[in-house]
Formats: sequence, C-alpha cells, structure tokens
Amino acid sequence: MNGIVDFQVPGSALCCRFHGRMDGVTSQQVDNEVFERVAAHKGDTVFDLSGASYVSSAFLRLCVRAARAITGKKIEIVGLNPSMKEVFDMTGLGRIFNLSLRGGEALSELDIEGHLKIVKGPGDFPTAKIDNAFGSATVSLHGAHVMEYCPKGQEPVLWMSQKSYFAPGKSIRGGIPVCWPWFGPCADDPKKPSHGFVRFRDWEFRRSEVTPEGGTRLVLGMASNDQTMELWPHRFDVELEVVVGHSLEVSLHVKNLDDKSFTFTGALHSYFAVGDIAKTTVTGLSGRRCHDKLTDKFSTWDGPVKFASETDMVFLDTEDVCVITDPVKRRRISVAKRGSRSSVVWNPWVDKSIRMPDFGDDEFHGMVCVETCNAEDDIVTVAPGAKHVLTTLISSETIVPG
Ligand code: TA6
Repeated sequence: MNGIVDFQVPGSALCCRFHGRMDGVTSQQVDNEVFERVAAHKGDTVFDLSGASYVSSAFLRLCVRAARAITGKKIEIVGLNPSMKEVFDMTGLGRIFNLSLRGGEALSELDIEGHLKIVKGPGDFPTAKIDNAFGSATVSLHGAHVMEYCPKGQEPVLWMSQKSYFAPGKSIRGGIPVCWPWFGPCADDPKKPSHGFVRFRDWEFRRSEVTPEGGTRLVLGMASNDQTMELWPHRFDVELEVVVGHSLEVSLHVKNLDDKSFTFTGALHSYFAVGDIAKTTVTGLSGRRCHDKLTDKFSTWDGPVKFASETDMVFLDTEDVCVITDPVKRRRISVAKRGSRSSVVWNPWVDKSIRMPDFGDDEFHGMVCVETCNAEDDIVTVAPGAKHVLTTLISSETIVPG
C-alpha cells in the first residue's frame, strides 16, 4: 500500500497519515491533495509517518510546501524511524518541523523479558541494554555501536572514552566502531570521512531473539539511500548481528543489492580496557607481514606486541586469534575472527591522545585497540545478490597465578 495518505481530524488537529514508500512518484501523487487539505485546515497539523517505510527528497519538498501553507504554526511530524529523522536533521528541516521518533511501543517490540530492553541511551539515542545469564552489553542505534560488554562476574572488557561524543554526525570513541565501506582514509577522496560513513549514522533495530544456548541475539540494519549513494555509489544492505552468549560475537553482514560487483574494506574497530598499556602484550601475530603505519615500513613480525610509544600496525595474511594479556587486571582477552585476513593493533600514546578532542590526554594508559579487519590488500569483492560476513568473537578469562 505504497504512497497512500489518509486524513483525520481528531479534535482540532488535522492528521495526515502516510503509508509505505513516499518516493519521488508517490509523493508527487499526493502532494496537491495534502497541500490543499493543510491550507484549508489552517490549524494544528500532524504528519504521521509510523506507517511509512521510506521518505525521499520529493517527500521533503511536499512537507516544506505544506509548511508554507500555514503561517505561525509548525507541522508536527511523528512516527519517524531513526533513518528518516536523520534525513530531516541533515537537511536542517528539523528546524521548521517538530520531529519525534517512532513511539517507544514500536521499538519495545524488540524487548525480551530477562534479556533485552530498548531504552534512551547516551546522546538520547535509542539503545539496546542486553543482560542475560552470560553477561551484559549495550548497543547504540547510532552507528550500530556496541558500547559496553561485561561477562558475568567479570570487569567490563570494552573501553569507552570519558570524552566521547554522543551526537548526530559524530562517531563514538570506544566500544566497537563499525568502519565501513572503507578502512582508514578514503582512497579515492581523502575529504570523505575516515573509516567510512556508517559509524556516523543512525541504523535501525531489526530483530531480536533468544539463542538456543540461552544467549541474546540482536540485529540492526541500514540500507543504502540517496545520501549514502552520494558518498559511495553502490546499493547495499548491511546488518550488524550482536550475540551475547559464552562470548561476545559481533558480525557485519554486507549484502550487495546492486547489479554489479562492488569492493570494500572495513573493520570492527574494538577498544579493550587494560590495567596498564605498558605492561600489556598482544600475541598471535608472530610470523605475519606487518605494515607499520607510522614509518610506512613492512616487516615480518616476531614475538608479542609490546607498547612503549604510539603504535599503529596492520598485520596481513592472518586469520589467527589475537590474545591480549593483562597482568594488572589478571586476565587474557581473546579476539577470534571469521571473514578477515588482516588485524590492526593501535594505541595513540601521548601526542596523538592530546590531538584527539574526544579522547582524554591520559586515557591511552588504559586501552588498546585490537581490530578485526578487511584492511589494505585484504579487499573484499561481493557479487550482485551475494554477501560477506566479518565476525569478531571476544572472550575473556582470568589469569590464575602459578
Ligand atoms: O585503526 C587504527 C586507526 O586507523 C589509527 O590510524 C587511528 O586513526 C584510529 O584508527 C582512530 O581513527 P578515528 O578516525 O576513529 O580517529
């Protein structure tokens, strides 16, 4: 039932309810009728989008035209899903309309007693709070960002900066940023955002369930639209699957909806909490080709990675498990993976920490990034209709002395 609008006048307000895809064609079809109704009503007007699945720029024009039909009053636009709200915010239309996200009732459909609850989280972004027999985690809709993970009876495993932004158009500093569809600077246009664009945008919650082992699975998604096509001219659907069970399993599913193959790079750019970086080591990378991003030199790595200065290294041709050994917190964090032939180890140390506005000057002592990647020559090609899955599996165990 695409592009249908019906009108109601509950009390004094005129309510225009839009259904299905409000694309270039359907918006045009109902534009005049909406304009005339709003102009004739001249009172409080509500546009209800809870039944709509997509809004196009033509629909935005319809809204602006309708707004001009009534002076001194703002049209209330309700029932927006997060990606629609983002379109209104990005185009600045948030200033001429009162916007509100789809009511809690729609999002709480994903709630599972004893497992998952959708709440208002940092930055007022809808946030999934997962808490089950295995542990707890939080996932923001903004960037499909896993912000926290804590196995039952243990300390938090992921690190978050005290200075992180939680705002539209900004990425979150800590947890697991999703870097896609490029890792690092954009090869063909360095002006585009570092590490791709999906970590800066709002995704949508799609599914939630209890797993056979009693864990919790949550799936978020984002489909390409006019704005993403300007940044990256390919049609895609990406999903982030988060499972809290014996380990934390996070998978980025990339589906090619286009009629030609596309290639990409990316990463699950995990930030881990450590007791003291100077006493921390990362193993599992010996014998691997290593590209030191600071010296731009390549070598064959030997032994554990230790930290005594800024470290930014890409390890290639590796599908191995990385292990973070932390004698201060007396634990070992294992980072296993699938769909990845490259790993990155990063610590900004002093100077870079000071240069980053969303990172505390001394915070480098307590974190290390061990990232599950498709980076540098680990480029992924996906044919039309096919998909690639990048998975990181994080688990933590206590080091027993002796
Ligand atoms: O993965 C390591 C890295 O590429 C570093 O070069 C450093 O810039 C880090 O990512 C953080 O990047 P961001 O864009 O989040 O500031």
